[in-house]
Amino acid sequence: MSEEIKKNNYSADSIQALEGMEHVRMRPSMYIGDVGVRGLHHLVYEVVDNSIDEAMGGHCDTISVAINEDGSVTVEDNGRGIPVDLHKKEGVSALEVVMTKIGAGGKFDKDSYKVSGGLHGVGVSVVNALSVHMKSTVFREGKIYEQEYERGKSLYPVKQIGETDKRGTRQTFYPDDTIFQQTTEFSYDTLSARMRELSFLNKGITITFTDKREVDEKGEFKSEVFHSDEGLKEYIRYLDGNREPIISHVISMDNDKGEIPVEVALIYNTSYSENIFSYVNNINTHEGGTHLQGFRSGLTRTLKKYADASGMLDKLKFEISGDDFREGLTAIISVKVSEPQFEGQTKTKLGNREVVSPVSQAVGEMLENYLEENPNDAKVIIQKVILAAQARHAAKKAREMVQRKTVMGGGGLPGKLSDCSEQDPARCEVYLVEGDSAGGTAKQGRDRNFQAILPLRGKILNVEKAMHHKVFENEEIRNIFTALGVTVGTEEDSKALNLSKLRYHKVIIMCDADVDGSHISTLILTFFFRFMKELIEEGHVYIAAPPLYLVKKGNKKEYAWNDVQRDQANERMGGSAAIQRYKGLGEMNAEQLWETTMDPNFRTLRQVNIDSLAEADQVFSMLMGDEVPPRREFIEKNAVYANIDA
Ligand code: 0RA
Repeated sequence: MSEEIKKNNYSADSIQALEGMEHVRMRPSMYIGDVGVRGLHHLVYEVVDNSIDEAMGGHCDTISVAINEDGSVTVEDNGRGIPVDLHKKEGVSALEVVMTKIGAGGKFDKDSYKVSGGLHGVGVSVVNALSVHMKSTVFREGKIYEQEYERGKSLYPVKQIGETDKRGTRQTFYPDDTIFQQTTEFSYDTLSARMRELSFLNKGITITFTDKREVDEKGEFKSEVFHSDEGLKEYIRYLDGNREPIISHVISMDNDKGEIPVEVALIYNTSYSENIFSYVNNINTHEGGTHLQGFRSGLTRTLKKYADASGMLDKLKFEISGDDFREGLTAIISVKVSEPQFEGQTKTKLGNREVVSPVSQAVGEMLENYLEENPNDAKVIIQKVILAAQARHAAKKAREMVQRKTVMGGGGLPGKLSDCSEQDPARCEVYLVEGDSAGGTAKQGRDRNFQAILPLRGKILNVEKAMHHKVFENEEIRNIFTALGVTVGTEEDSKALNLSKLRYHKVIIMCDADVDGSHISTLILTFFFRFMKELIEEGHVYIAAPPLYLVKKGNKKEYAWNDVQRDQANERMGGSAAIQRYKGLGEMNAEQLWETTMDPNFRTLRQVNIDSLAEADQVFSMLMGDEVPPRREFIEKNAVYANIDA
């Protein structure tokens, strides 16, 4: 090749490179997903991932990440340092190629596998393109080299600026606020959580994280050091810290040397829920995929085989399903795939078919060994699986009982329901009324055209403390299901609610305006929240507000919902009115109940919305659950609910 042609090639390539960088700035979302808070933080992850790669190749053990005083970020590792020698094809330093050419990152080193995640592996040049300023410093072979960039363009050729006995790479960048218009401010908590996760996923590496934007009382920066010697095993202990294990060890395996490196750790706890987290190249695959599929099949196959051989299933009269093997399971799966295909809505579902079998095999082998070596734990796990299967079976039967009644037409409606004559659900409402006597009054007072009444006897079941089949066996709860006409659960998704046959678009809870009444409202709401969340989300649930007082003088009467209204009404009547305090719905006659609480032109209904319910999840599980101390604390702070004795 003549000198002339080489030159041309170089300039042609460099034009291409420039175009690549321009494209990143024109279409940043194509490279980093979005230009909001998430995209901004992905810049850091991409730079850190390059250092993680260097560590996974066995070339470094320490990475430090800092948010600087001026809001920029610095990532430094003690690896080999990005090469700075002339890149023959490009005619410039290899460092400059890595920093300014899209898709060049790491490609020239075939020995180290380039599999870590970042922005789906787009390379540090993307970070450079989206930064107003960036500086690379390389400590390599006794010398310090430096190069700076503006919006991805180098400001000068790589230069030597000194000597050193250090090794490594340091990258500092300032995100471009014309790209990240929403914010360029990094969140300590977001970055800290990711660094912790990375340290669990890549055992042996030390990651220090420092925020230099402010100092504490002692004049020190906020800083954390993350290091895990045991990796996923330790991650499991961290995740399950508040749950009670039922086996003696975390079960784990690490197949680093395989064609597809697989790491798995799992434990069983006393809870009824399944918590599985899966990763591909350090990216959390929220939507699962082939590695998760492999994990599930390996788990099910191996446990089933063991259980069959043990004879423990001999007396079981029904099939065990896949779900049953995962009740009370917390697990993490981490695989490394050199050319991952990401699918799904958020591109977090692994599509590579070749991953299924190695994961399934690795999980199978791991479990087989553990079960053999820990026969007591094996027994405990199989017993848990059998219990899960029995509970699922009982819940299914109870559900079918409810469904049969619901589906079998009008004849299945509960006897206690006084239905309305209107057929269009959008115009119908049902009052769930506390007690038979108030139910009777409501039945007399209602507009029977569009209002139905379902009296509930006393306190309904506390669903927070009951197993699923008990819930479906409860008569009051069955009545609610059948009256509303909704069905719950299918074979595939036992929690799915079918609202298409909902018979009333307003479901109104009507209880006494006292402590018992509010307790009963809370029990009904808890039931809706846990078993018919969609009903609340779709805005169908309301709470009626009966008045507290009747203020009466001669032929004048007014209702009052609080003390201020009562006193004002009294004044309007000259100050000597007779005041009746309603102790319950039962003290009102039918006409009064209609006027105050049921007449759409006059009543006030409070719609229950999902906003308050996000917090309610916490509150319900605490108020109605098993843990006594947090409940006591809550009750002491909220004296109004002092009578709640769930
Ligand atoms: C390829 C080859 C060599 C070093 C690296 C990549 C490297 C890249 C990054 C990115 C961040 N930190 C890094 N550290 C190293 C050098 C190979 C050699 O020295 O023989």
